[in-house]
Amino acid sequence: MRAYGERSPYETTERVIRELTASPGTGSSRTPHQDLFGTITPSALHFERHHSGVPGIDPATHELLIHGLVDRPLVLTMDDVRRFPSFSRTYFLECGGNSIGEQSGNTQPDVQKSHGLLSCTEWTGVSLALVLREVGLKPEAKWMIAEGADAGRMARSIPIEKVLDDALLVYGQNGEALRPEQGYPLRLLLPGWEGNTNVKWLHRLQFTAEPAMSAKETAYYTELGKDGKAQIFTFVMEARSVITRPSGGQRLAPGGGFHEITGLAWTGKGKITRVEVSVDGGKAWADAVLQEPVLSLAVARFRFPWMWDGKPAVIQSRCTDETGFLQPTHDELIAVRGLNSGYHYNAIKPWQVSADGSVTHV
Ligand SMILES: Nc1nc2c(c(=O)[nH]1)N[C@H]1C(S)=C(S)[C@@H](COP(=O)(O)O)O[C@H]1N2
Ligand SMILES: [Mo]
Repeated sequence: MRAYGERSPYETTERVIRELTASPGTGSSRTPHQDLFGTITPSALHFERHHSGVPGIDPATHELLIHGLVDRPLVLTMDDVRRFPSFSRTYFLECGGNSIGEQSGNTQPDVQKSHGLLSCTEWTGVSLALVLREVGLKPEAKWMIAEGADAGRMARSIPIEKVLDDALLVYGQNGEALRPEQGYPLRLLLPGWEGNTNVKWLHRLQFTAEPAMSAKETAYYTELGKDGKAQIFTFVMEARSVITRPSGGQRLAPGGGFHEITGLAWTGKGKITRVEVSVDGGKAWADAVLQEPVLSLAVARFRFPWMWDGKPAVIQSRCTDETGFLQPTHDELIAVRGLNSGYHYNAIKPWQVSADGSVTHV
């Protein structure tokens, strides 16, 4: 018996780690979607994106300062945060830079590398709107600057509407405390919004009339459009889906026969209502089955039975969300957005199945 469990030694799937700068622990790691089932990402395989490493924080001394345009500035300890009424919700988290290379044609060989900056978790915490009743927001407070306690003090500006809508202060991840990589002991969670705004190791919330516009606060994830105009704030993650199995790098037994096609669909605008699969390069589409319950702002698992004829085939999925938005093809996306920025790439991802059963990216 083990006091804290571990998986079977026969199970070896891992995150792929990419260090982005000379600073150790700075970069990203990606979730191995090709090897996962269901909708929840195991905490040990949640993707990571760190701009300045992972701080080691003792929750006994961690504090959250709430100040700025408020009537009663406040410092909360973790014990204080835990005294508020709590709740748990399943939400996806996706980096705005997920799939960034796909836009410019730098396509990745497998779904972990192409879509691995996405994970889905049951988060536990408290409503930020409820906590803010303790400080009393002044009417001029239109923005919240959320700052992390990592070495770079990463800070992001969040419009007050989102803060008062469904923002959470979370301390729980899949039933236990947040992992250090996910922001232990406290992070901001903004359901459906790009990962970047979900500030980890949260230690300061400042209410202001304007967003912070220093280079530090705006340097990342600014999108340059086709017209040469840059947008600093592009918050909502639009609908997308991807087949996780069979996917790039996997191999089917040659000769055809039954295979289940399965994958994930998600949208920052609510619920996924439909996923279709094509096994003939996008000519015909048929509905996949969505696993119930389909939760708002969480990943949906889809499944599609496929009798493969053993010949080369291009398989792909496309989703529709409750706003009626249909996931675009690569060409449709480029026509609208151009090639200046690869953030928020959400086009359809085809996989090539060859006669020998090998699966590669197209
Ligand atoms: N304090 C702090 N918060 C942060 C970051 C960071 O580097 N520092 N990275 C952001 C980015 S870009 C993303 S995509 C998500 C990643 O969250 P995860 O590492 O839990 O997957 O955290 C965000 N919050
Ligand atoms: Mo990110």
